[in-house]
Amino acid sequence: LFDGLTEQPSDTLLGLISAFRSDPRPGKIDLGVGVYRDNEGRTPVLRAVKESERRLVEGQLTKAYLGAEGDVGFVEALMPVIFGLQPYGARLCGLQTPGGTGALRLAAELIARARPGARVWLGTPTWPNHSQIMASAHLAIEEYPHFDVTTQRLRFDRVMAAIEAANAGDVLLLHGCCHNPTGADFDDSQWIAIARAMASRGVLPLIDLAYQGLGRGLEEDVAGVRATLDIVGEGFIAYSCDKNFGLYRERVGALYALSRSTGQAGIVQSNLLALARANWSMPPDHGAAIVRIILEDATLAADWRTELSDMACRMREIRTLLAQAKANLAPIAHQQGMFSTLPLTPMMVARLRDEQRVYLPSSGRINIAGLTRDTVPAFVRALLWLA
Ligand code: PLP
Ligand code: TYF
Repeated sequence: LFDGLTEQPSDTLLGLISAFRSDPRPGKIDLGVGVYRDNEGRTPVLRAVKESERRLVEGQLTKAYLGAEGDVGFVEALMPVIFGLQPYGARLCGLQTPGGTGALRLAAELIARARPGARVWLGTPTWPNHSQIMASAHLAIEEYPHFDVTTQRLRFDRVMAAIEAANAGDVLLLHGCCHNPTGADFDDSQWIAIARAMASRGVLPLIDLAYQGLGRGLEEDVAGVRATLDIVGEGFIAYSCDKNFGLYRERVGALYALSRSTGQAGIVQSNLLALARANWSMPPDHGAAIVRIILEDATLAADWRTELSDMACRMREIRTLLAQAKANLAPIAHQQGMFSTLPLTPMMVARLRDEQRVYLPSSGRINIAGLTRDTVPAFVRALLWLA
C-alpha cells in the first residue's frame, strides 16, 4: 500500500520552532512562526480568554454533540465584528471550522463542487498553505506578483491585470488585512477598484481574514472586505480567531459565504455542512465557545478589544523603530500586521542564523512581534553586519 509514497518536505516555518528551541546561545532572536509575543517575549493567554474559560468550565453542563455547523452562537456573534451592523440578512450563511485553515479548505471544496473548471488566482508571495489547500481540492492555480520584495512595492497593477485575465467564475484569493508574508495591504481606494473590476468580470472573492485587529484597528482592517462584498455581492470570508484571540492551538475559525439570494444561501449552507461532515464531521468546541462568551459579554468584549489594540500598537511601535534605525527598512513602517519580507537571500538568512543567532524562514519574512524595544538594535546590527 505505501510503496508508491515519496518523502514530503516538512513545514519549514514550523521546523524553525524546534531549531530555535535547541539553540543554546543567549541573546538568540526568533522571527519565525507567526505567533504574537509581548515586550517580554511571551505569548500569554489573553485576560478575557482566561476569564471566559473559567466561566466555560464552571457553567458547561454537557459535552454532547453540537452538529456540523459547530457553535451557532459563535458564528453569529462574530458577524457584527466582521460585517458591521448592516449585514446581509439571510443572504449570508456561515459555519464554524477548525481554524482559518479549515475555512479555506471548505471554501476550496465548495468552489470545486460548484464550478469544476474554476481557477484560483493567488498573489505571490503568499502563505504557503494557500496553494497546497487549493491543489488538494483539485483547483487550478494561477499566480501573479502581489509584491516586489526588492523594491518593497505593492503590485496593484498586477492584481488588476490578473482580474482582466481571469474568466468569469474564477476566484481571486485576497488577504483581508495584514498580508502574510509582506504586510503590504491595499488602501481603501485600491480595494474599491479591485472590487469593481471583479464585479464587472464576474470574478468571485475568497478573502482570507486571519489578522483582524492586528493592523490599523478592528474596523479599519475590514473596510476593504466590507467594500468588496458590497460591490461584488457574492463571495467567501475564511476567518481565523487564532491570532486576534491568541487561541492558536485551539483551532478557531469560521467560513462565511455571501450569496446573491436567500434561496441560494440555503443551498450553499447545505453544501457547506455536507462538506464539513465529510471532512471533520463537527469542529472542536472549546475555542469557539471561549470566543462566543467573550463577544456576548460587553465587559469581556471591551477588555478583548483593549488587549488586541495593545498588541497592534506594540507591533506598530516596532515597525517605527525599525524604519528609524535603517534607511532601507523605512517601508516597514507603512506595512501592516505581524509580517514583513526583507530582500534577503537564503544564504543571508543562513548566515544570520549561524553567526548572528537570528532565526527567520529562508524567504526573508520576519515576525515583527518577535522583536522588542530592547532587541531591535541587535537585529539592525545583524543586518548591517550582513552588508
Ligand atoms: N491564513 C493566513 C494568512 C494565516 O497566516 C493563517 C495562520 O495560521 C491562517 C490563514 C490559518 O489560521 P488558523 O491557524 O486559524 O488555521
Ligand atoms: O505564517 C505563519 O507563521 C502562521 C502560522 O503550516 C502557521 O500562519 C505557519 C505554518 C503552518 C500553519 C500555521
